Amino acid sequence: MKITRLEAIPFSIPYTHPLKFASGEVHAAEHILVRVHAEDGVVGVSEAPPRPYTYGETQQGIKAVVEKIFAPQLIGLDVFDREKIHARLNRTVGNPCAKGSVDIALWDIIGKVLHQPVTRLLGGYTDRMRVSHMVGFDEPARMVAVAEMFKEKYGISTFKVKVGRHPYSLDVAVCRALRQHFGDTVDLYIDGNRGWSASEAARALRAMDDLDLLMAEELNPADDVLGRRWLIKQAKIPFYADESVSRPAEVAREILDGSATAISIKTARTGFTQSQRVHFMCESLGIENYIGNQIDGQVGTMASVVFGAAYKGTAERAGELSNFLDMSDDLLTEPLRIADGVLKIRERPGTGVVIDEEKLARYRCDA
Ligand code: MUC
Ligand code: MG
Repeated sequence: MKITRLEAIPFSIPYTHPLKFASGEVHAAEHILVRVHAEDGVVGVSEAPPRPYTYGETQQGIKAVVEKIFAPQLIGLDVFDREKIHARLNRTVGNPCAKGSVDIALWDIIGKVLHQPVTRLLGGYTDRMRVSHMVGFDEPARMVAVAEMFKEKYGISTFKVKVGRHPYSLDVAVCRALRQHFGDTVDLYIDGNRGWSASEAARALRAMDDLDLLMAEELNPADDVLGRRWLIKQAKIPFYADESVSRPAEVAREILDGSATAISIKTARTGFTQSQRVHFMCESLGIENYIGNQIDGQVGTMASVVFGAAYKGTAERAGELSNFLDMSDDLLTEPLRIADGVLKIRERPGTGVVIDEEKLARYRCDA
């Protein structure tokens, strides 16, 4: 089945609760809806969230790369020519989210053509994941109130706490307030988005030694090569690489260099094909991983759970699948529902997303 057209549609949906973290903040989901068209009218759908402060990609840049560089290289190839497709995508350096979104849309087509949910094609381990919610910067009491609301309303009991502020004592106070409020009824972990230096991070970890944190993510930049190794040697909990591992080779480098002891997998940046490679590498090496969130909307979140549910390793840990709840609206005909702290895949061919065309017309910003 040949690829006939690639579409990249920019849209913007405001957040009701903007997410703030050490490397940036998000007030509107200014994302790209990618549609890959194939013969017989089959269409694959995905979402690309540009993160200029993380990978340098922008909404207009992703649109241009998909339509002007990838489309001429892919049109005419068969959707099952997967290695050929990736060889062509990889002629372009960088642009992880543009590549990831095209890959996911192609898997959506493959699932539709084979009449199978993509989770089953990838690995088929389960049909659901436990959900972890990311709590953005605010005053300690407000961050506790947000977590309490997500626990009460959606049954979520795993929280990623954004840290990396100056002074670091504010972040320590937040984590302490969360632990005091919830006791041992929740799991907590932290993500610094490179906001601290190695020594600030070391002091903060020492100050939180009694808080039973599950893990720490990207507390300082991976580019502080020796500082990062020094920090990791003294950390008593797994140290996750996130934005520093946007492709499998970076995962290998960080693990071998002692710059990370665990890996966040984000389908937004490694699609399904490269995420598989990352997951298998981690599994073979005995390295923990979990499904992270690139502040995805519902289309992207569905992709995350479709991949995460496919494998034992990713399905065993809570995945970050809930921050679309901070958006004022979304693009699906049937909104995702989190209940009892769990999000399920949809038992239908492909990734299971159906776009509400009226909503897309309302939020698209290229008209
Ligand atoms: C995260 O885990 O870092 C913030 C920036 C980004 O690219 O993803 C988010 C969440
Ligand atoms: Mg992160």
